[in-house]
Amino acid sequence: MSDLSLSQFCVQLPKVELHAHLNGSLSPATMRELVERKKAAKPELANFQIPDSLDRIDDFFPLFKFIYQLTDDEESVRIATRNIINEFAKDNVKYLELRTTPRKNDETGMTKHSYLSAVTSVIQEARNDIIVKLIVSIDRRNNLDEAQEVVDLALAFRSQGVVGVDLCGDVKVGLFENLRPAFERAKQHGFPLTLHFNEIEENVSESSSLLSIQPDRLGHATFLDDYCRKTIYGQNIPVEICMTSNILCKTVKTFEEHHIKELLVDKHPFILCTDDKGVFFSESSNEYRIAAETFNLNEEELFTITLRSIDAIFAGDDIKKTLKQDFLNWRKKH
Ligand code: 6MZ
Repeated sequence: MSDLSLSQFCVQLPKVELHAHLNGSLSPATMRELVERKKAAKPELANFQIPDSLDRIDDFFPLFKFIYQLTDDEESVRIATRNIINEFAKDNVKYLELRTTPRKNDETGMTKHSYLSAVTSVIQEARNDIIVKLIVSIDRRNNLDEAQEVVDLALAFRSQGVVGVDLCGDVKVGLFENLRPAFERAKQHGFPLTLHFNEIEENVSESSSLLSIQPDRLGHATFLDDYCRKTIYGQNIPVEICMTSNILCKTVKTFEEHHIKELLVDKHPFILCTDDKGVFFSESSNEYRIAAETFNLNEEELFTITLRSIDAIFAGDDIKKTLKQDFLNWRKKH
């Protein structure tokens, strides 16, 4: 198809990113920019560095205690969101579903509403190189009232680009069953659902509960027993695959053993995603490169993966149609 190196091809390939946590996507440059804004009030922030390796997934979630100090007011949230969108656009991501957990900060006066208002104001800024939508996340540690509040916010900001609801957060905390009524209400209102699913083996015990709500997509789906695989394949639920994230969080041992290999063999739909590109130092193009190098995928196969990802987006059919046409036009030229 082209004379480009694999890395160059993966950058040029038009891509869809469907699993990117806003606060996990802050690049080192954005972190430095926000530290500059905050360091007079909080000098200790200047010393923090994202580690380049983690011993286990339990070391991952505490990192957000630092990152959240950088995005604790509306202007910082706007800067972070704008920079993240610019970085994805530069990497030729043409459609981005960012996701974030509404958060308040009493010291700065930021409320969950003003937080989401800041994020959605930026995603709505008109640009012609990338379409951006938002998924609001319910954290596993939320209680039911907090989860219902997220659904209220999703409804309030629906006309400003909110397209779905997510279950995320520390994989060892909380139970989906306690939050189920909030997800059911979101579904009744027509919001598609994506759930972080079986990221660690201990989560398998709640898989029937998660699958019974009939999610529209699943994040990770690392550990699948026969029941899970049969259900996910039977309902054709696309899986958001985050290879670098899984390796760095040590939930998967090697790229070669990554569970994407079964999906490739079984031709089950998946989307290559970054998860937390700021924490894991990996852009969307890099995830395509890793998949290609690990599983010997050629340019045509990479193009098919990105084209098929469009079917899994939460935005409407008009956007799907336009994206497909744009991607096919790109292929004709390359
Ligand atoms: C589960 C994750 C995650 O929402 O503040 N998050 N949840 N599994 C993962 N895999 C590694 N990576 C990120 O972004 C940060 C939040 O996203 C969730 C965590 O709850 C984290 O606090 P927002 O924008």
